Amino acid sequence: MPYFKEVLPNPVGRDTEAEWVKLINDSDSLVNLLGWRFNDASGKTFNLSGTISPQEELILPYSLTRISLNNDGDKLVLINPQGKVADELSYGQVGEDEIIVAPRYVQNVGDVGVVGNAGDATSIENEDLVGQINKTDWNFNPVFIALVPAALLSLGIGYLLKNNILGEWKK
Ligand SMILES: [Ca+2]
Ligand SMILES: [Ca+2]
Repeated sequence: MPYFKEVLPNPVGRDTEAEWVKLINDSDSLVNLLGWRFNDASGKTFNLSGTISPQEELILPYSLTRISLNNDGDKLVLINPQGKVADELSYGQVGEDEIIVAPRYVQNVGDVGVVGNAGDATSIENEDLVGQINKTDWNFNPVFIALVPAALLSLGIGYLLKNNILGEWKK
């Protein structure tokens, strides 16, 4: 089911231009978001739409939601089409550029690579997000997997070239 993965309440510059809320679907099935909604502590509501694929992340910027995330703490509540609370994410004072990672996400991922302890809201640097936006788990990033044999290959070529040059010198 979809739940809150991360939020950026206090971006650098104007908050309304760069704030976002990120949802993730941890189920094995596509979820139709029609009827799903979330609100902040002030009760302002955003109605979701479209679909979210299995393990997919959905970034919802302020420009779309029009929900301001308070920098001194806020509480987001995700409500399913049956009107039941599906998830909640609370945070306190946030520093500039600090991403709040949901304890629920940290717990789900376990020891796969997210810094922090399950149960505590943790934060990561904004730059780390760049590689994560379209990847549910950077540990299995195919680009990284492809780079390893490429690096080994270039080392091998370098070795051969070096030996060849040494061979030429011996003649
Ligand atoms: Ca803010
Ligand atoms: Ca700011």
